[in-house]
Amino acid sequence: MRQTSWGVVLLLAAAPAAAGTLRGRVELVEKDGRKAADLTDAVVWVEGPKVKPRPSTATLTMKGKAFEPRVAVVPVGGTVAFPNEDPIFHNAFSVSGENRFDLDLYKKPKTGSWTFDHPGLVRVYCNIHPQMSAYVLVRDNPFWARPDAGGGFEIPDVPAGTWVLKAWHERTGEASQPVTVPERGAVEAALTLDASKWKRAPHKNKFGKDYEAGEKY
Ligand SMILES: [Cu+2]
Repeated sequence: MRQTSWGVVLLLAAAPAAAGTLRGRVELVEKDGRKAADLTDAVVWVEGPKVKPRPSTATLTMKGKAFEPRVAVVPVGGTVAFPNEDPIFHNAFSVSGENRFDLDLYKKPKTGSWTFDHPGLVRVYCNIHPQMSAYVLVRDNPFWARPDAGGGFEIPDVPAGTWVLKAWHERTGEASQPVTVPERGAVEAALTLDASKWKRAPHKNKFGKDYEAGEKY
């Protein structure tokens, strides 16, 4: 009897799930109405499907007083490494809600890392250099994509159903729209990100204070 039940469970697990491909294009409108030529720092993802993401990690290298790359996506439970390749101190930190962290000061050749346990956008800064910023998007399912330069993206194997498709770029915030994924085949979607009102805004250091003028390091 016990064996029969397990057999049924295995059969269900092996059955092909109804899932489709979500593909499309994201565009970004600049201040002058021009379309951005490079969308590779945008992220597109699907909210709603309850599917555990595959484990993965990312690396944001601190080099030349900048994070490289500046945008990473990891699943919930994913770890991001922050190697410092500069001979000067950096202090990567974030005060983004439950994903807040503080790696404190270290310089080349040290590496700090942080494991992100909550979905959401994490704004990463350096407590020494206000010009350093990066973003980690933490997702609770595997259905996300980084667009190519032209904005094209494809997300395969999305469970059939009506979900919310979102796009984000650091200069725009989020764009979102409902999308219905078919049981097989593909659905097309187009999203527009509006950067026309974007202004570079100063941020606070890890103590919630303004950065002091003049770098000490
Ligand atoms: Cu720094």
